[in-house]
Amino acid sequence: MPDAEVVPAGQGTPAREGTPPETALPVTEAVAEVLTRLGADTVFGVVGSGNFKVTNALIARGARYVAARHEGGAAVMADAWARLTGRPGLVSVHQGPGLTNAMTGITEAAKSRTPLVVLAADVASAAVRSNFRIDVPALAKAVGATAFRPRSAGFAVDETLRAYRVAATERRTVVLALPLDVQAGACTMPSIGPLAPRPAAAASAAAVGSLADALAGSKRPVFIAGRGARVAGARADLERLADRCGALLATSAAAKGLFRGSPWDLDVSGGFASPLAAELIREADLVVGWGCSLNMWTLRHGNLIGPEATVAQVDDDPSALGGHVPVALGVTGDVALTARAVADALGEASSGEVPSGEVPSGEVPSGEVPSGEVPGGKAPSGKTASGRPGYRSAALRDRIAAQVRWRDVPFEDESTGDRIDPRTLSIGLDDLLPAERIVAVDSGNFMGYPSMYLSVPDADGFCFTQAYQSIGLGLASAIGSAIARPDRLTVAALGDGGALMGISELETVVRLGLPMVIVVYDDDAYGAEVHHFGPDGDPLDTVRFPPVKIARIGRGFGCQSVTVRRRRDLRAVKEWLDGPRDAPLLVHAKVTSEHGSWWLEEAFRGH
Ligand SMILES: Cc1ncc(C[n+]2csc(CCOP(=O)(O)OP(=O)(O)O)c2C)c(N)n1
Ligand SMILES: [Mg+2]
Repeated sequence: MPDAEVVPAGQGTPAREGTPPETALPVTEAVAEVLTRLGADTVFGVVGSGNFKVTNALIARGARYVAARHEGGAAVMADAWARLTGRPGLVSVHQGPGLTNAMTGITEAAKSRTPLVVLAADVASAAVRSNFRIDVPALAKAVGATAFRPRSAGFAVDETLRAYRVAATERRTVVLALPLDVQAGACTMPSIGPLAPRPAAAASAAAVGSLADALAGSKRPVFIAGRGARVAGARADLERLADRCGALLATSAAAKGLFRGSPWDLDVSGGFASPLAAELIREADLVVGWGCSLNMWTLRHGNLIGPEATVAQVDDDPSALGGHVPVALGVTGDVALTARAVADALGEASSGEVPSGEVPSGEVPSGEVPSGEVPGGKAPSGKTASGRPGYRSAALRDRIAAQVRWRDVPFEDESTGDRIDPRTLSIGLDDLLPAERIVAVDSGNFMGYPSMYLSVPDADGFCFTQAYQSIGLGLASAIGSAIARPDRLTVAALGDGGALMGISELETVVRLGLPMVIVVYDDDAYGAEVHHFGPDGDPLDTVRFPPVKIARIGRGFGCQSVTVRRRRDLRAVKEWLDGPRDAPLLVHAKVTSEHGSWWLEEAFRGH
């Protein structure tokens, strides 16, 4: 996050046409100067004539340029990079088709509130007959992005500043259109100070008190933290509050890993929730969403909310409150600040305090925990209620430790010898891959297997570009992740359909020398559609394919590769991990596909 205000020089006014010529810069240089001074140091893109100059100007100022092979890949790489660095991503594209090719990635970013700046060349305003002409602002708006377009050279600096500021401080995806005639002009450069963060908004005292009251009165509170909690860095504050009121901790898929290591971590709520996690969330009497939209995925269409449960939601965006499920208590405020204030309202540690990980001794079965020492289960805000066991007990902690992970849930291995059960595959990979990893997942029937069976070390260990539910983004999101976090091993988990859709970026992985593991869960089909429509007896010819030699394709691109049909074939993964890792490893897994996955049925209910 940037940490101070952007202050154009002089009287605080941005550069204008007609300012002293001695400081004039070509617009392409000025735009690059503004962006790099604001901290942009990595740019993803595909270069054409329209963005050639500005991209080179960025490189000349020290930015790393990552050439993608498709603009959709470039946008997704920048999106993933932004998610893992916490800084605005930057993409550079040619006018017209360069931008339209990037639109799916831009849509994903916009729906995920990723701070992203798309530098898009555009035709001159007067070029009304240009074949490249499209309505850029309308296009951006249609997918939830915001467009900026300097109308003359004198506005180039202002528009760049505005675009970057909106992306960074409002977590928005912006398209900065650079008309060719404007690019050809010159402007002056003001001095630019660092960017001021948007002040975090604290919840009102009344709202804090209401939430504290609700938590004090709850016997089985569950927190579900989402992307907003993740970007606010709210883990410590949420855990402290949860310790005070005895809450269990879960996340949306977008924040998977946030509470990793806590004995009260239920992992992901929603379609990916393990049976124990789902049971405990369903039995909650109070569910609090923290920076979490509480959408149909996270709550299984509301089925994870028990009939008697109260729902509360905390978000810094008031329009998010109650957007997906009715909430009894909506609190507008920064997640971390609000959690801190509520914890304070619940009182400081007292003799009754139960610190994190510690619980009262004695066997207290789930669902029958005592309500704590507050008479009637209610404590007015400001009164001490710290150390209430709430939902926590020694017995429950042991159950969570033994059963909450999917890999500890017994299943019948359906591997055939010719094809491997995707659960067996995923558990085998989980055993082999280093803990310090990032798992980037594409969309499809297969997607739950890596999401549920591959553990991640923290929230930065999971890159989930699924807000738009597009297939084909997984490989590019893995590339952006690997560039953002070279200290970790990135694992791309793809279906055969998504892998082949995004395959052009395999060249990017190889060219950049990224030591990545790419796992393709291959069922020779668009399995999601097969399993959705198959039971109705519909013809499935449109969604089934003959076998594709994906391992061989990988080798053609320069990957090391292995085809996995049995668990023992995973030895090749161990060998690669123990070796120099000088080429990416493509694991082509021929997986069983007898039936659809349980989360998929859930997903199709939303169609
Ligand atoms: C861009 C795009 N096109 C089509 C779809 C519809 N769709 C959803 S899942 C899926 C199948 C994906 O196949 P694959 O990657 O092999 O995964 P599988 O479902 O077989 O596990 C398709 C076509 C989509 N979500 N996104
Ligand atoms: Mg498939």
